[in-house]
Amino acid sequence: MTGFTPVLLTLPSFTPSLAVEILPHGLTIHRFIIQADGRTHDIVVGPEAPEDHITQKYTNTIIGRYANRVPIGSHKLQRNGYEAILVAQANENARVSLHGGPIGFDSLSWTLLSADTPPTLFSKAELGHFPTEENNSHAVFRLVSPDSDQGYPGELTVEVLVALLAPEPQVTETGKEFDLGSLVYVYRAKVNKGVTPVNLTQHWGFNLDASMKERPGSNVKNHYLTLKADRIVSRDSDSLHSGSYISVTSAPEHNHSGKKIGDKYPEPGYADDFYVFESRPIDVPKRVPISTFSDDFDLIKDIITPSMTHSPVARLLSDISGLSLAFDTNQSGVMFYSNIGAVPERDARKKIHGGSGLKGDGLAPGTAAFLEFHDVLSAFLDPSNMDGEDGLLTQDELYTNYVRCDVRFKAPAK
Ligand SMILES: *[C@@H]1O[C@H](CO)[C@@H](O)[C@H](O)[C@H]1NC(C)=O
Ligand SMILES: *[C@@H]1O[C@H](CO)[C@@H](O)[C@H](O)[C@H]1NC(C)=O
Ligand SMILES: *[C@@H]1O[C@H](CO)[C@@H](O)[C@H](O)[C@H]1NC(C)=O
Ligand SMILES: CC(=O)N[C@H]1CO[C@H](CO)[C@@H](O)[C@@H]1O
Repeated sequence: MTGFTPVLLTLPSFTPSLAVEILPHGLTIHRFIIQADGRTHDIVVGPEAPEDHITQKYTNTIIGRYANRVPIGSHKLQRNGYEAILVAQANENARVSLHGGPIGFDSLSWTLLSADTPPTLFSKAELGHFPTEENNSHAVFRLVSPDSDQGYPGELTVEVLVALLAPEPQVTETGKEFDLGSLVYVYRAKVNKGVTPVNLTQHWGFNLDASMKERPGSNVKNHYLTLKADRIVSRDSDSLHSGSYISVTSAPEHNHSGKKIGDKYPEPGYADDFYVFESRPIDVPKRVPISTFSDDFDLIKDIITPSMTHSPVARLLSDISGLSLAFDTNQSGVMFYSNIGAVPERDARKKIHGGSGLKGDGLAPGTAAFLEFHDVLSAFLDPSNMDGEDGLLTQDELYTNYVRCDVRFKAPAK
C-alpha cells in the first residue's frame, strides 16, 4: 500500500550503529534501530506492520499543523500586521481539537523528494552537508496542506529533513560511554498568505529496554529521565492550557533531574504534561525572515556540528540496556507522556519487543516515554505573546524547528 513502504536510512557500513525506517504515511519513525555490543535494539514502540499505524494512531508520527490541544471554534489570529481566522475542529471531544484536527498530518502520506523534485525550503548550502546519495543517510519529505485544511488558514508547505549523523571517531576504553551517532530532524514550513498557527513535533515513544530478550515489554519506570525544565503548564480538566504555570519545586514528581521515571510516579502515569525549558542560549531561531533565505542560507551547520558546545535539554537513560539518548532542540519545551493510554487488546507489539506482531498483545501503559518537543500550548490565545512567541507564522517568515537525538551506549555493570 502506498505510504506504508518504509524508507530506510543507514549509516555507512564502517559505522553500522544506527538505522531508521520512515513511513511516508504520517512521516512515521517506524523503527529506530541501534546496534550495540552485538545486540540489535529497536527503541521506538509501535506495531510490527506499517499499516497498523492507522489504528495505533499518533505512534511515532509527525503532528501537524498544530501539536496538542486547541479549544474548538473560531480564533482570531494576529501577528505583525497580518490577520486570519482559525476555525478549530473538534476531534478529541466537544471542546477540544487535538493534533491538527480530524485529518492531521499524521494520517496523510508525505512525498519523498529526489533530484527531480528537490527541496525548496532547504538551501543549496544546507543540502550540501549531505552530499553522497549512495549512503542513504538522509531524506527530505514534503506535504502541502491546502488553504482551510481542517479550518487552518493559508496553504502551508512543509518539508522535513531526517538525517543520521555518524559517530565521532573515538577510542575504545573500558567503562566509557560510546557515541553511536545521531538522528536529526529539521521541520521547515512556509505559508502562502497572511498568518497561520504552526506547531510541529514528532510524537515518538521510546523504550530503551524493549528489545532485551530477558525483559520483553518491560516498562520505563526503570529509565532515568532528565528534563532541564523549571515549570510545567497548568491544565484544565480537558488538558487545555489554563494560562498559568506550576514550578517543579512545588511538584517534585515533575522535577526530572535524573530521577527514575518510577520514583514519585503519579499514578496512573505521566500524562501530557508540558515542561518549559529553562532559558538557554542557542543559535538556531524558530522563525526567520523569508527574505534571508538564499543559496548560502545555513542553519543546519550548527545543528550537525559534533563539537557543538550544547548541553542537552533532555536525557533518557537505561542502565539495563546501557543505551541513552540526549536531545537538543530550539523548541520551548517538551511534552512527556508515559503511554498511559495504551490498550494492549487493541494494539500490536513488534516481534523484536517480544510480541507476536499481531493485534491483541500490545504494550501496556507505562511502557514508553514519549518526548514531544514543541512550543508552549496554544500560545497564540494568550494576548501577552502578541507578535512574540505566539506559535504563529506569517507569509514573511520561514518556520524552522529542529531536534537532535544523540545515541550513546555504556556497557551495563554485570
Ligand atoms: C559516504 O560513503 C562514502 C563511501 O562509502 C564515504 O567515504 C563517506 O564518508 C560517506 N559520507 C558520509 C557523510 O557518511
Ligand atoms: C530538583 O531536584 C534536584 C535533585 O533532587 C534538586 O537539587 C533541585 O533543587 C530540584 N529543583 C527544583 C526546582 O526544585
Ligand atoms: C505546540 O504544541 C506543543 C505540544 O503539544 C504545545 O505544548 C505547545 O504549546 C504548542 N505551541 C504553541 C505555540 O501553541
Ligand atoms: C525555545 C528556544 O530556546 N528557542 C531558541 C531557538 O533559538 C533561538 C535563537 O537562538 C533562541 O532565541 C530561542 O530561544
